[in-house]
Amino acid sequence: MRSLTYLFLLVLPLGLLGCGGSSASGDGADGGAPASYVPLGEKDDYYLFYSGGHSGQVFVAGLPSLREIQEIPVFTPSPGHGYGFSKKSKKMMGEYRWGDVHHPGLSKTDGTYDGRWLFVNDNANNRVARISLRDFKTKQILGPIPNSMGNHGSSFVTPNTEYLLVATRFSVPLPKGTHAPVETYEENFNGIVSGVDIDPETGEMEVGWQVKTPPFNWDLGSTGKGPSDGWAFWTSYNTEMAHDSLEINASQRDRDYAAFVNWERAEKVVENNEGLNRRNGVPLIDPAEHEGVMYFVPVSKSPHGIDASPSGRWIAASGKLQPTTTVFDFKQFKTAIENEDFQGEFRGVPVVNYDAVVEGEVPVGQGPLHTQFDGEGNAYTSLFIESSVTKWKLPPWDKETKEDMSKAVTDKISVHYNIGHLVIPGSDTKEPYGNWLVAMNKLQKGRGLNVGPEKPETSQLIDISGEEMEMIEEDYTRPEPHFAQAVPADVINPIEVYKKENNDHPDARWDPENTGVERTGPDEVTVHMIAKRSQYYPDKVEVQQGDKVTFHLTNIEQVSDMIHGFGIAQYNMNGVVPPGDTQTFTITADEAGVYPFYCTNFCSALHQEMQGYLEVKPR
Ligand code: K7E
Ligand code: CUA
Repeated sequence: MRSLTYLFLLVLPLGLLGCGGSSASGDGADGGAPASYVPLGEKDDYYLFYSGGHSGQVFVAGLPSLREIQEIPVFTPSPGHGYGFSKKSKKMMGEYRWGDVHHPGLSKTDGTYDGRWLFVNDNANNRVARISLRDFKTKQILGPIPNSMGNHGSSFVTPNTEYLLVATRFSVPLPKGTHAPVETYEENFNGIVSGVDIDPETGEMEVGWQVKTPPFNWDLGSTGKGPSDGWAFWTSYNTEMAHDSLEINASQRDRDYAAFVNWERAEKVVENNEGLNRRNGVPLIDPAEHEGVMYFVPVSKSPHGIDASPSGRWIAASGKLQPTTTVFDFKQFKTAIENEDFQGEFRGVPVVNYDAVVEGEVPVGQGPLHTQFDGEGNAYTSLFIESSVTKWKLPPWDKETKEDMSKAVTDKISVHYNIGHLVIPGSDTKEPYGNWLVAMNKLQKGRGLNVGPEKPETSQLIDISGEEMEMIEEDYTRPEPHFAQAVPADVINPIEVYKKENNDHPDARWDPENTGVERTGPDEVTVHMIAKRSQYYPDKVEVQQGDKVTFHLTNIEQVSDMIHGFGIAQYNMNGVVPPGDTQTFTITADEAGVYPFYCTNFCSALHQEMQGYLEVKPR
């Protein structure tokens, strides 16, 4: 500790000497601090919410510093937060111990972030989760979603948080649980697009309806806004409907399809109950029988990202195997469906005439994946193969640009790794905050200290406030960000403590007099316990071997950051209770003996003294 303090004192004045204010000054080549430098005692301008990929979590960082501030456990236990130990968090996680989080989506009101919730998907176990941004805690996990397999194309939030829209990456025989040989993929397998209904007051999610699709692998999506409000868009990378060696067999056709889904129409079909089947309890819409719910639009080969511009008029889709980003005009799309300007149909779903809806193909470079927008008429596309970001102009384009689409490209910057997603704060809203771009990179390239065969992921910060993009800095991330959302800090308004008067846990206790150990059944003991600096009440819990012991632990502190832990030696238990909260933990006291319990979260000078004993008497 001491040496760290000295180091700080030594380094601090040097760091401050070079600080040239907050303007973007690059990597400090002029001797100034990088633009991402947030001086001691000051705070970042934005929250950055990274998806944690197969860690199952969300990581919160500050922008522009890129420093990680917090982990929000969602699908995976996290003893540092006591997540996965309390009754509530265990119940939420269900039987699963991990998730695969790809696309966080912030709640919106009138097309801009309202700072209420963050939604995330679990690609692996077909779930979605809601995090409250009042306390940065997971509040609900919904799923596995019926009929859904491989929930990758989510969670995309509509402009007023009416729905989370969710599409399946994998197709299976429906209803889920049905067996059919994989060789009969084309005939017997189906994909699904789900509308997950969100309660506007509570944020509570439930599956509203589903649309059956051919067994294409749905990839990425986004929701419409403005003129395209009411719609959602997904790409698919396997319109070949291959079921093996996808690397080759799903890369045959020069064009795949994007699906344009009218969720307002789907909602109407369900409201009017237009002769719907139910599958696993959910209304299932067959788009061949319900006109206007879904259209296919040809798109460049094996596409990945599809993103709606801030105006909602331009939809940009990128084909991994074609060095272009295709821009569709939603206005022309509407005209095309009105005029039935179709180039055919597939399983009863109209395929819109490509030439009627495409505005242009922008030659962005090799391996385009995802596109973000700055709100100033510019788009930024990540290039996985080229390890670059290309900046290009959204339409309207002048005549010369239309004749030579390379004129739409205005800048390109190298990143030091293969880039996946990228994020600009507010890019999926109608008003992006376009100063920064964060590149989320894959595949280490020997930069940084070697930590063995498993290398960390990185993020790089790019200043996009000027004409030309400027690389500012990089930082490591935990495994493994796919997408992220970023929002100005003042949009989020977190609480400091759980207020005593709002605690509605039926077993909360606030006075040591009302605590105690009570036998509540032949093999059952209930403990009402209080934690405060630096004592548990009671600090001795006596039970019989084999008892099921339920602890209701209230942290009665009302002081910010006064967290108490609850670890029981050898009982695989670590509760963490923030101030004002009550949590319930259950163990089975199957081992006789004396087992100390102690506060695991450093809380006070006498934190070490905050302990007690669980006495388990032999039967
Ligand atoms: Cu491109 Cu799952 Cu959004 Cu990874 S996905 S990068
Ligand atoms: Cu309470 Cu440490």
